[in-house]
Amino acid sequence: MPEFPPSLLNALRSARRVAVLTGAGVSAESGVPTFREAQTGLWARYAPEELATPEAFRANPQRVWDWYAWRRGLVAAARPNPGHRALVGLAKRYSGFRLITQNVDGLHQRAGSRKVIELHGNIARVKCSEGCGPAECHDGAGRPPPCPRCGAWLRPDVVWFGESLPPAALAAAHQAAVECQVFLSVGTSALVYPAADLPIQAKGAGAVLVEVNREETPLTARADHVLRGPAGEILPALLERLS
Ligand code: BV8
Ligand code: ZN
Repeated sequence: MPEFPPSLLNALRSARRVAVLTGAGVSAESGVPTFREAQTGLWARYAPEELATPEAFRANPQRVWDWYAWRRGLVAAARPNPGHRALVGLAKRYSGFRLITQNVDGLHQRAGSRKVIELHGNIARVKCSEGCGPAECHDGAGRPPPCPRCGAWLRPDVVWFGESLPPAALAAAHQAAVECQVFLSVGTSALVYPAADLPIQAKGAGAVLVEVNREETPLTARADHVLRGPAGEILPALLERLS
């Protein structure tokens, strides 16, 4: 059982509002490759920015569609892990708990988290690439299906590089960051903006900043507490310690 600094436990015990930002690292122990690892195997020769962009989709819709179909398969086969479940438990302790995720895998919701702020969309949803709205889609790999309304290609309902985040989600995440007393950044490389700004905004507004990660990130130096190790072990142990 990892030991936690008394000052961190006191901050978490006296807090009323706690915000958590998660990245792909929280789903790693569910067997979903992290974003940087999602270029393993067949996709190893592509950089994320070469697949997760509107230009990549326009240039080669089938390649991008197939990549998401492959990832959708991995996510469907995955199960929430103890890290996801510990966040459900943590939410029960605070009236003002906010869970913000960069992940598109929906595993927080499958673990039982409610009101998840999805900054980058959700891989299970598709929408019209010409913006005429959401659509249903059960197709696997192969050519993107046509939009039932306008015939344009359907695309994953995720935020690609160069695309703006859903304004309502970003506003809710910003408000959670500046109002919380403790902000936990869990399993994210803290490289992608504007999500990576949130922990900085929280700290700037006076929150205690905690990083849970296997490795160092650009945020580590700014964190008040660094809990080094897998989220699937650290988060349950932290919840246990608080109970
Ligand atoms: C925007 C959805 C502008 C899709 C994602 C140059 C060119 C173009 C853009 C930019 C540029 N420079 C900067 C930008 C902005 C860009 C950006 O930040 N780029 C980065 C690369 C520098 N941002 C954008 O483009 C954003 N939009 O800025 O729009 C704009 C503004 C106004 C108006 C119009 C437009 C959009 C960003 C969203 C992109 N979409 N995902 C999909 O998933 O397919 S981002 C993608 O990477 C993920 O969703 C995730 O959010 C992000 C980061 O990944 P992480 O989650 O952190 O995962 P990663 O693999 O990186 O790290 C895993 C971490 O977990 C590691 O630290 C590891 O140590 C740790 N870990 C592993 N296992 C564990 C663990 N920790 C704990 N326990 C474990 N077991
Ligand atoms: Zn359409």
